[in-house]
Amino acid sequence: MVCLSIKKIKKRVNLQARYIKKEAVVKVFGRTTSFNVQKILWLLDELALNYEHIELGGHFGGLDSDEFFRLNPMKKVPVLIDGDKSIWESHTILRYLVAEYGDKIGILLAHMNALYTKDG
Ligand SMILES: N[C@@H](CCC(=O)N[C@@H](CS)C(=O)NCC(=O)O)C(=O)O
Repeated sequence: MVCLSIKKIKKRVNLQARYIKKEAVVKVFGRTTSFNVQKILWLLDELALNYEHIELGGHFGGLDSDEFFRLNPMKKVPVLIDGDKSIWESHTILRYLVAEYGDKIGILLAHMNALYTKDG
């Protein structure tokens, strides 16, 4: 087993990320100041998914609108939109993202493989 240099690790992860960014587009509703929203933004960046972020809630308002009620009847952020699916509850969203995109795009495995590899 050979450990790779940081430069090689970054190169591998960047290659993977560039490939992935073309693949998926999801939307996240929620103000950045919410720690529940921050968890989602963190994972989306870790997965290198392409996403649109819409600030909502807190002083941005918008949680009482009919449109938002149709996305989340609980009137809370974060909400993730993927195609025709609307997902709420931050931990449910985290699990959804890993289940849907974690192994399909192989980024989590890529991170692990980048740290430890047999071919150097
Ligand atoms: N258990 C929910 C909690 C959702 C929640 O309470 N969200 C807060 C932000 S952390 C919210 O929407 N507050 C109203 C607002 O921001 O206006 C989750 O984990 O997603």
